Amino acid sequence: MTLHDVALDDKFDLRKERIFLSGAQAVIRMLLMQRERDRRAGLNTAGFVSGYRGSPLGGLDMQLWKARKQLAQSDIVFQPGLNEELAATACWGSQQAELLGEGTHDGVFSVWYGKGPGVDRSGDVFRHANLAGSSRHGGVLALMGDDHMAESSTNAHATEFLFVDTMVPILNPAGVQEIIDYGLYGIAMSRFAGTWAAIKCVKDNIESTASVDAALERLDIVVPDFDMPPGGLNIRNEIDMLGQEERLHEYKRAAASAFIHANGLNRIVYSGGSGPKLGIVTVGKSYLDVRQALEDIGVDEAAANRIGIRLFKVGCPWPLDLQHIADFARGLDTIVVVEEKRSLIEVQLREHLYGTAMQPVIVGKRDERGDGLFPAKGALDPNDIAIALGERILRTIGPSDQIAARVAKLRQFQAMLAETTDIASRTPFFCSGCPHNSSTKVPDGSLAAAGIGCHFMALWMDRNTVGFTAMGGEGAQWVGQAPFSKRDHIFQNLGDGTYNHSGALAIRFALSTDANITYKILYNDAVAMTGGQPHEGGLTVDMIARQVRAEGVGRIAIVTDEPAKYTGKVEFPAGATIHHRDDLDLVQRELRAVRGTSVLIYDQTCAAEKRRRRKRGTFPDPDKRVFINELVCEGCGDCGVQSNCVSIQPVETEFGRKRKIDQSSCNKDFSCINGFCPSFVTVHGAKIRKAEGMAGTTDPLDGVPTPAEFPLGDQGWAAIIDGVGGTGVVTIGAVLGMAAHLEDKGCGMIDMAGLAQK
Ligand SMILES: Cc1ncc(C[n+]2csc(CCOP(=O)(O)OP(=O)(O)O)c2C)c(N)n1
Ligand code: SF4
Ligand code: SF4
Repeated sequence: MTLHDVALDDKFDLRKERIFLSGAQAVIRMLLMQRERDRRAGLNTAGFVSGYRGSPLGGLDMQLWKARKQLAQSDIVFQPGLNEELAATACWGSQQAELLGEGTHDGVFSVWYGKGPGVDRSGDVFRHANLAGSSRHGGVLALMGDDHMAESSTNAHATEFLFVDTMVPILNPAGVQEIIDYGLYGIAMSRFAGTWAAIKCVKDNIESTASVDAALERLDIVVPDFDMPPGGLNIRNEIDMLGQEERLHEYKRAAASAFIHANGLNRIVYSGGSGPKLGIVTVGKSYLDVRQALEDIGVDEAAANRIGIRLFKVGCPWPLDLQHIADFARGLDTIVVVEEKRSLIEVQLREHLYGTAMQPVIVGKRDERGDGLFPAKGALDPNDIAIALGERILRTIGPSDQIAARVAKLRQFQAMLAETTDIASRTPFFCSGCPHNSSTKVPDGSLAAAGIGCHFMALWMDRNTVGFTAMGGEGAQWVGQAPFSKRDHIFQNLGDGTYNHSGALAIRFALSTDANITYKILYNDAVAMTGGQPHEGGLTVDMIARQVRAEGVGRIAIVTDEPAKYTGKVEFPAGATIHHRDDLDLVQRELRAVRGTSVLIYDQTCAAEKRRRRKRGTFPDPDKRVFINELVCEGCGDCGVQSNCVSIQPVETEFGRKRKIDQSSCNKDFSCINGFCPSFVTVHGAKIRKAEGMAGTTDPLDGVPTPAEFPLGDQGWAAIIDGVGGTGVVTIGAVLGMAAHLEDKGCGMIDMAGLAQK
C-alpha cells in the first residue's frame, strides 16, 4: 500500500492540501489561509488574535504560541487577553486601525476566543463592538467555547442566546473541516455585513482531530447583491447610537442572511424524493448524531428519498434564513428539530412559518402532545435520537418492519444501559505533590470558600470548603452573606491566575465593604487547570503583595515551601511576614483574628508545572527521594490523609495492606514526610532504576499476534480509549488517527482536557 506523504509541518504548510490536525490547529490554519487568500486578492491584511483560555478552548493559546513563527510570517499577532472582555475590546480595536487613516494594513481580521462563562462576562463588549461593526477588509470571529455537559466547567453552558441577544450571527461547525470552512466564511460575512460572527466550539469539533481538506482554493466565497445603506455597514468614526442600532436591525441582520443564503451554508442534504412528508432539521454536532441515528435505523439517502424524509443541515442557526426555511418546509407535514440545549432553530421555524400557507407540525423539545422529546438539559444521545426519529417515521410515514425492529432493539439497549451501574467512579483529584494539598487546609473551626481553578477540587475533599463563585467573584459572596450569618469570618481561596484575570477587583470590593475575610491567594506560578499557561505580565509573589498593600490590605503573610529563597532578595511591603508552610495553621489562626480584609499568599509551584520544567531543565530537581519501609509501616493510612497525595498507594503484603510511594508519579513535594511516622526513609542521590530496555536485544513485537484486519467498509470503525491524563490516552488516539491519515482514510478523534484530565 502506498502511504500518504506526511510531514510534521504539514498543518501550517499552505502547499499541503490534505492534512491531519486538531480543531485548535484548524483555527491557526484558517488564519494563515485567510491571510494568503487576501494576498492573492491583492489585499495587504494582517491578523489579530486575543481571548482567554478555558475548556474546550483551553489548548488554543498553547497552539498559537507553538505556531508563533508561522503566524509572525503572516503578520498575525497573538496577544492573550488578561481576561475575556479586555481581549474582546482589543479585537474591537483591531477593526479601528485604519479608521483614523493611520493603518499599516488594508484591514485586520481578528479572532476572539473564550469559554462560555467568558462569553457571558464579555456581553457588554460584544454589544458595543457589534453595533460599531467590523472593518471592510478586517472582520471578527468570536469562538464561543461551550461545555454542554459541564465536563470541565462549574456550569453546563451553551451561549448562543448571548450572541442572539447582541445580534451576532452564529455559525455552528460539525467538525474540524467546518472550523476551517466556517472560519473563512465567517470572516467574509463579517466584512460584508459589518457584524462580528460567532463560531460555536464544543469538544466535538475544537477538541477533535481529523484528516481534512485545507486547499487554499477550496471555497469560492460569494458576495451577494445587497442594497447597502448610505455609508455601508462597516465600522465608522461616529457617535450615533441610534444610527448604529438602526443599521444593525434594518440592514446588518438581513445582510448576514443574504450572505448565508448566497453561500449555501444551510443546505438540504436529503431531498425527500418526490413526495416528502417528514423534515428533519439539525445543526453542528447534532447533525452528526442525526446521521448516526438514521444509519442505526437503516435509513440512508436512497431510503430517505424513497419514503419521503428531507434532511436539512443548518450551518447558521441564527439568523435563520427565511428563504432557506421556505424551500425546506415546502410540502412537509411534520418537521422534527434536533438541536442541543434551548430551542434556537425551533422557535425561529415557528416564527417564520406560523401564519403562512406552509404550516407543518413542528416538534423538537416537545412533541405535539406536549410530552418531552429532545430535552434541553445535558446533551443528546444518538440512540435516543434514533428511537425518536424511528417512532416518528413509523407514525407519520407508515409501517416498516425493519425500522420497527431496529427501534425495538435500540430501546432494549437503552433499557439495559439504564440498569447498569458504574463499577467504579473517579472523582477529579489534585495531582501528586499539588500545592493545594497543603494550601487548602484551614484551622479547626474555620470555613473556606472555593473559586475557579484547580483548588476548586477541595470541595470534593474533607477540607471544610463550601461554596464557590464565578471566576473573579471570589469573596464577593461573603459581602452578601456575612450580614446575615452567625459566622464572623471566612477564608477565601483565590488562584493566582484568577487574581490576575479579575480577582484583584474582588479584593478591592471586600476592602471597600470592610468584609471580615482572609484571602488565600494560591500562587502556583501557572494558570494550572487549563494546562499551565504563564501569567500575563509575569505575576510574582512580591508583586501581588505590593498590589494588595496598595489597595489597602494591612496584614499580609506569605507562606511558602522555601522561605529562604526570599531572604535579602525580594522586597515585600512593610509588615508583611514570611513563613514556612509548616506554620500554615498558626498563621491562619492569627489572620482569622485580624479584623477586616487580610491576605495570605501561599507560594508553591504547581506540581505538574514543576515536572514539565524539570524535564526542560529549568526547575531544580532535588537529589532525594522518599520511600516507605514496608516492614515498619503499620498500614494506618495517616500519611495519605495528611498529605492528601495520590502517589501514596496501598500495597498488599503478607502482613496485610501497607503503603508505598509511587516513584514514577511522585513530584517530590515532600509533604508526606511531615507526620510522625517512622516508616519514611529519605534517600539522597538515588536514581529510579529504569526498566530493562528491549531495543536491540529482541524484537519487541515478537510473540505479539498480528492483529486481525478489520474491513473498513461504509460502516467505518470506532474505538473508545479511556484513562486519565498522562497515561497516553491522547497519544494512542493520535497514533491511530495518523495511521488512518497515512493510508488516506478519513478519521476523527475527540480528546477531553481540563478538569476531565484530573
Ligand atoms: C470567566 C472564565 N474564564 C475562564 C475559565 C476557565 N478556567 C477554569 S480554571 C482556570 C484557571 C484558573 O487559574 P488559577 O486561578 O491560577 O488557578 P489554578 O488552576 O492554577 O489552581 C480557568 C482559566 C472560567 N472558569 N471562567
Ligand atoms: S495541575 Fe498543578 S495546581 Fe492543578 S492539581 Fe495538578 S499540581 Fe495541583
Ligand atoms: S507509612 Fe506510616 S503513616 Fe503511612 S500508612 Fe504506613 S504507618 Fe501509616
